[in-house]
Amino acid sequence: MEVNFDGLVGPTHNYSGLSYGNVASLEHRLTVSNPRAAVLQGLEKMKLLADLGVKQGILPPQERPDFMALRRLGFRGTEAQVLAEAAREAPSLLAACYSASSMWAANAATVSPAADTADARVHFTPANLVSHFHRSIEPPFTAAMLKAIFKDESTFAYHSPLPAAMQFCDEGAANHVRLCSAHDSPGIELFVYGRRAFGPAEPGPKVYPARQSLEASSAVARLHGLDPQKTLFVRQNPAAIDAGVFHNDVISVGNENVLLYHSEAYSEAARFADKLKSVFSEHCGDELIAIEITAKQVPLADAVHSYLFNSQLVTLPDGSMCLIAPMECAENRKIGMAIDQILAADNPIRKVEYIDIRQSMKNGGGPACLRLRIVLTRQDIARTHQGVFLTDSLYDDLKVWANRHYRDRLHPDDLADMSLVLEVRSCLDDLTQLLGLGPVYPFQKVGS
Ligand code: SUG
Repeated sequence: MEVNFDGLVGPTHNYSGLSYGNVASLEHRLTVSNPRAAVLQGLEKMKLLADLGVKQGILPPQERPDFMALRRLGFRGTEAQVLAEAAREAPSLLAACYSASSMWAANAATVSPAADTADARVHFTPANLVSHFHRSIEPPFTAAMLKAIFKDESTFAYHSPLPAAMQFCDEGAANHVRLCSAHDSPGIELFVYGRRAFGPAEPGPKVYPARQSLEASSAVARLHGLDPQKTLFVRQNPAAIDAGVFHNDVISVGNENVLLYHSEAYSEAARFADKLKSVFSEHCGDELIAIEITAKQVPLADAVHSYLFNSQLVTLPDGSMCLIAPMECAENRKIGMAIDQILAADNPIRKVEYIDIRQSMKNGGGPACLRLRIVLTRQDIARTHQGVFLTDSLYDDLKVWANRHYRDRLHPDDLADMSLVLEVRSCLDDLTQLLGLGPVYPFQKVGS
């Protein structure tokens, strides 16, 4: 089955406008965030999925600020001195080291299930996220956290993040789609890249950078031991990147035998769709249901603003599919009409649930960004750390925990405040107890 592991929103969630090319992040730069509302919104989403019968897991937030990163950048002295000097001399660097961006778990790693890999293990490659400094500091903790949760080496295989160079820029599962006849059968793995780093230059986006490279996607496919016959690579349409499509999951979503995508998502989209359908029918023994939404139905700007394609598409216990869409989709007439058409057409999508995750949306993170999907067998699940699976009582405990520890307002100027550092540590200390994870955070290890 597919398990959605959501990144729990961290207590330092703020709007510092760190992501060039992500229009929502730029638009909300230097506004006041509400970390408490953000974490509660994320928890409601997880609870909804669990109540729908979809297994739900949690990935804890990273410790921020990242003092190690600040020290590597030359800030010295006690923690209070490091903080004061960074706030005075380089507030943008301080904001980057304070970002709660690990909440967007779709960028944490690329995961291939055992059914697709040569050695029949579940393979993980944490993303290097080198396109943005604030995200490039995530991989070491992500790798350690995944290893703490998925411990059994005969079941789970780990690779190091790819070399930290722009030629291997990797943004994880946000640019990876797995299609199959059913989650437990072997699938087609589709890697969507923004640019080719080596080889002949192709005309790229003119305004915003392309993040994922073909060389990164190819390396991940090799590392995971995927069958080249069942692995496809397709390039994003540069015009879509310029419209704010910084990851593929902003413009397409797949689940089992369904791919919902925008007609302008890919370069040479029509040819690619034909190829995908024929590879799918050859290897999955089923017909791919490719649902194309045209630019006439939904212009790119509306797709980016509403995050329709960043909905989660999940299989319910009765075999039908449900779209978990952001509230912003219900507020846009064109999107509403497109959703009605999807629901009325002959495909497995029967239901839509609208959710309020506005705090994350304002940083460019929709429902699908917040989760890392991992296809696991019952035996794989039994070998996973059980404390991270959402139960009714864990949900209740996390709500109490969030209300106790999270601020309800945070402005980038507040990041200079040493008391926030201490609040974060007490918050994360309690979280590791709730999830039964042991001392995973740097501050717990040095015993401070
Ligand atoms: O990398 N935003 C994230 C949003 C990631 C969305 N993920 C997926 N599409 N899967 C990013 O651009 C904003 C942080 C700030 O501006 O403070 C940020 O990092």
